[in-house]
Amino acid sequence: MKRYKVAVAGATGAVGNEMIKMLESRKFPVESIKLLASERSVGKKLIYDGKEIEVELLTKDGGKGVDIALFSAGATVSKEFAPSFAADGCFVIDNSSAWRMEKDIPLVVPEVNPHDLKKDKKLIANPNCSTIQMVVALKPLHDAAKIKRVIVSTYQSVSGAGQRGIDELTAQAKAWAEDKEIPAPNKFQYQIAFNLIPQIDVFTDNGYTKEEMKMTNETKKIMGDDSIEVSATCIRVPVFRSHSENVWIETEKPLSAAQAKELFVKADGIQLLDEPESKKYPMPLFAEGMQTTYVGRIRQDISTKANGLTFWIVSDNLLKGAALNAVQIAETLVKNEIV
Ligand code: NAP
Ligand code: 3JN
Repeated sequence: MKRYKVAVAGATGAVGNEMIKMLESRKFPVESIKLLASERSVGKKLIYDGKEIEVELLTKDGGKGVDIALFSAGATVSKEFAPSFAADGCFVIDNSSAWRMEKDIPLVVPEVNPHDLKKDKKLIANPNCSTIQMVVALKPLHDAAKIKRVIVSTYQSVSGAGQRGIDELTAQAKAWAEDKEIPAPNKFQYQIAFNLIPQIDVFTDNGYTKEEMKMTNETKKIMGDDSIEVSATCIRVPVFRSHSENVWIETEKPLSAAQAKELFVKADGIQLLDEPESKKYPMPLFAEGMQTTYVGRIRQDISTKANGLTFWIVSDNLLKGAALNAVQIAETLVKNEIV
């Protein structure tokens, strides 16, 4: 079997760490691996496949001789370095928002639009975590009944804000438990422990936040259908890992809850968990570390005469929402002989 030279840029971060683990656990055919980060981490040792690997500085010529690079070092870093990696013939799978809405750059969730991956499209964007888990669930319903409208509220864990988000909730919860003064917010706008914050990223002119507009715009692009209208409200919650979403959809054709359940059972990447009588429904605590998107609480929307359904989705934001989706894109490049 052919093996590939791989690089991970942002290897020391929350997402980068999961990317390394995903490459290992899914046995991606790695011939060699370079772990890249900023000057702060150069020389630090990380483990890949039982071997110690020294972190190297991310530079513009880092893509030379590399087949696939997974980037998760933020949009500014991607803008600076990813184009030279791609120019050197390397497939770059970028986790940031830097390229997602560029017309000629594929924005891919393998369960939804693997056909957008092409030999001559070296730069590939990985969508936002909240978008990924939602479109995995929307795809089978859209194929069956054509979705016209989506209303979604998200409940996003602190790991979506990186290691600093995790550290902030830990410190605040620990101080509360020890009856000490709760440390002031730093990464988040307000105290996140025992609170909910209805703001993720900055506000835009239309009153929605950037995170919310990412869900609207990215969904249309991945689903290849500009007519799907999406209104999102994104909330930060004091949960360490896994994002949850409540989704309401309106479809062109009628779609019963029973039909939707059947479609979810057959769909790639989804596990149906919907037995209210035995209290079986998805929850973030149990989705952590899992490589699936859980769907439950599926029911007809009783508030409308149109074809309306509502359901609840939970997935590990650092896995399907980031590292796993990126590695699945790499696997699709291999499987379809694109790389
Ligand atoms: P993080 O824990 O803060 O890690 C950031 C990583 O980027 C670290 O490895 C850091 O290296 C590296 N880095 C920062 N500046 C750099 C530079 N100038 N040159 C090279 N490396 C640099 O953040 P994270 O949670 O892993 O998120 C990283 C990025 O992934 C985010 O900014 C976002 O764009 C993307 N992301 C996407 C999703 C998604 O929804 N798909 C979710 C979360 C994050 P050092 O150790 O050297 O500082
Ligand atoms: O907050 C979350 O739950 C998801 C955060 C994603 C994120 C964080 C910082 C920068 C992104 C993203 O993936 O959209 C970015 C970015 O690349 O713009």
